[in-house]
Amino acid sequence: MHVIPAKAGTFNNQTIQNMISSKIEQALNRQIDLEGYASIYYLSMASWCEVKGFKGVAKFLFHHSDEERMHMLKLFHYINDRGGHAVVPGLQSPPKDYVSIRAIFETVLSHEVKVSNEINALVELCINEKDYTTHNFLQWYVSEQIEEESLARNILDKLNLIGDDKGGMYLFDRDLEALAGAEHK
Ligand code: OFO
Repeated sequence: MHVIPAKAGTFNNQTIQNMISSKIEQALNRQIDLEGYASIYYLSMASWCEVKGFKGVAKFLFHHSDEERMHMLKLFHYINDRGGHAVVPGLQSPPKDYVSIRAIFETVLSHEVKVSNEINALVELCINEKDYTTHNFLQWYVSEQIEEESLARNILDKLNLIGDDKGGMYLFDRDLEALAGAEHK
């Protein structure tokens, strides 16, 4: 079959078909906002933990913040590669102070559940819009969210077992430091 190349500055039908719709573009830009907010939220939590002497938990959360930034960047590149325009979100400042390590991980879990719900809604939108390319792209986020929710739940289970035991918290801090190191080798 003879394929007619697109002239400079013009689009052929194939190019137009591969472009993202403005509905999907807007929805993905909203996801950029959520991932970006998660990144600065976890960064703020990490800073609080470091100041309070929980160096291991801080290391874990600094890494987690980096991961969320990477999730955001993946969306930037995807939107732009599909002919859309990824927009830098204007993010609200996250809280500066936290009640406890336990409260931090409760917030992490509820934020991850929210992100999972948003990803699922995006997947549904892609099916309705017949955008199977974005549907395929989002599968990475679906798997990632399963892991992140399960990690946050495991951490909260540990904290429930430890309760108010100071020695237990010392060991917990060391465990999270090791976990951060193992995940980012
Ligand atoms: Fe954990 O939120 Fe990103 O995907």
